[in-house]
Amino acid sequence: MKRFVVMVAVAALWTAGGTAAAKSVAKVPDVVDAEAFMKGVEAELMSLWIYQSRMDWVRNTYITDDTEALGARANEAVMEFVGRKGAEATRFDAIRARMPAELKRKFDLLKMSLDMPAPRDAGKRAELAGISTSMDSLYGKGRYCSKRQGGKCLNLVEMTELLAKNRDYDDLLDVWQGWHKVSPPMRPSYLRFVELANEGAKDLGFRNLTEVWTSRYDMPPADFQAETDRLFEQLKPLYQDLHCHVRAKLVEKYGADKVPPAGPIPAHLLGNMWAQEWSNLFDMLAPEPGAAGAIDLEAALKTRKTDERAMVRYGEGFFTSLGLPPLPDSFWVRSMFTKPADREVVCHASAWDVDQKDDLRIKMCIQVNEEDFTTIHHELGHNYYQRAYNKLSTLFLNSANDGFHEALGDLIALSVTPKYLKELGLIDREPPESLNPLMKRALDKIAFLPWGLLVDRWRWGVFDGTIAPERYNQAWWDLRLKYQGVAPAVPRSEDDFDPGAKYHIPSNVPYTRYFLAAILQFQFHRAVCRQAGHKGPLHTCSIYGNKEVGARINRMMEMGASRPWPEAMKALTGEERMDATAIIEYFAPLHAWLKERNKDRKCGW
Ligand code: X8Z
Ligand code: ZN
Repeated sequence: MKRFVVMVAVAALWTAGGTAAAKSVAKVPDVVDAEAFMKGVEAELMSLWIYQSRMDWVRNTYITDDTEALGARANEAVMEFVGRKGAEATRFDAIRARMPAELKRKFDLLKMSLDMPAPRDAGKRAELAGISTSMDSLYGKGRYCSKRQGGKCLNLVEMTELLAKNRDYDDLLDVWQGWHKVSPPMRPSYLRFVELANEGAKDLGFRNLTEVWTSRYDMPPADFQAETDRLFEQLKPLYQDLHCHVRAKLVEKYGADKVPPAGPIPAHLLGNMWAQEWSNLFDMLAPEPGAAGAIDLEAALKTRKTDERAMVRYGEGFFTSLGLPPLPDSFWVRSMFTKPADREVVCHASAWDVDQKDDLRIKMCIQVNEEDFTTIHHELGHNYYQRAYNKLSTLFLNSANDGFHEALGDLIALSVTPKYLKELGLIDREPPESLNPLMKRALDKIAFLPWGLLVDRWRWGVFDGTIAPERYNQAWWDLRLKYQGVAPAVPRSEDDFDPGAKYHIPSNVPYTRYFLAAILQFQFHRAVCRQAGHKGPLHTCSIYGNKEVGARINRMMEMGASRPWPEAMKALTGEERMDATAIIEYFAPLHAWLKERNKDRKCGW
């Protein structure tokens, strides 16, 4: 995840900038003036980002009232700068047509760069920065003290583990309800946040924050929204068949009084707090149960006494096998791999490039298990992407679109096949070919799709006003029912604020990027596997050790955000559209199996 922040020593620079601006107002600006303006903006933005990243790193890895205040100040400074420069930039609107494409792109990217634009009013800006930082920290500090668990106060990492491993209906419900008590206090803050951020969006010339977020895809916002619908429609049959089979197994396990055989699945039973990835239920869903074809990576890691750091080394090893350079020494010194015992931190995994050059880091509370083994690859994908584009000018220091950033590490993780694990020595022998690995992947990747879409369906509605504050929670559950076929097992009301129980809401990280990534990673995988001359089903392909493919991936990453995303996609895949056929092809053998299993069942909810 990319994080942006601010700077205190900007006063002197402002004066200088103001003078230059005043001078050029006198004459009609020309393209050279626009170039000079943009050069100044990029230089200052860079130093503000670095300042913001440092502050934010400290706050994320040591939450206190002080670091919260400092983090908010830093965010405020970046928001101030972008707001001011965004407004000043409008004086070049008249000469836009004459600008070279690259410069035009920078003007657009500047305006869209903030996930949270702030009002020009200083008081409101400070308020927004304070609210958003405090919501994020509130989430980070969240605990639930459970009577059922002997009065133990659990943090999210512990609750995540319980949801993954425990199969007792009431234990699961207890923890699910407990965690959802963390978010109601955020509700008033979130309401105010929406008002203020929308005002900031308007000050930059957008209708609302939804328009800012959906303008970033090199196409009109409405087209982009339609594009996400189109992709999801292609994938719905596969999701519904997976849902149908999983529900049938859950009915067998918990009984029809707990799991309605023709209705939505209770939200706390899918092995994950948000029912976003279901692979923790793999044991009850393996197409070929028993040892054949099932790999217990967690057990393998634990038997080999692999610690958190060693897991990250495995991740790095994949990237270096592709011919990419090892991570810098500072990465190993400055990253946070485990949850510190003595202080509050934001455990949600993220990747950082603090100086926008080589100061790469990840921040995770790693657990030795398969899920985190995969997440490490995800995070390192961000770091390798960041490093690949770090020579570009400031506003191009990003991926082609945000889905690309999220897809890169996942693309690598798709190559973590049984064959690869055998090569690493993590398993002794490759299990016989079966549908098991494919089922496990589907439980993560296919289950994720509706969730990946709905989080921002909710926010788009909240920001554009089609979801009114009195319906925030109801609208959330309407979407979860419609897209995921999931429902709460206990009544919810507007006293709850269930969206806030997911990290990306209080921390305001856009979510559609993960939906796109879920599709893009398979498109990339299919392309590179074809280039590698892979024969056989797509899910058996691993690009481990393939330097040619590595170079090709790197070439795409080096383009950063300098070109419209279809060009970056073309560089890697030869294709120019997002396309769900790759993910469909990947899971085709499993889909056929699911259809067979479901043929006498009534699917849907
Ligand atoms: O937030 C993340 C990453 C950091 S960018 C760990 N992910 C989403 C989530 O956890 O909800 C990765 C998959 C989806
Ligand atoms: Zn990510």
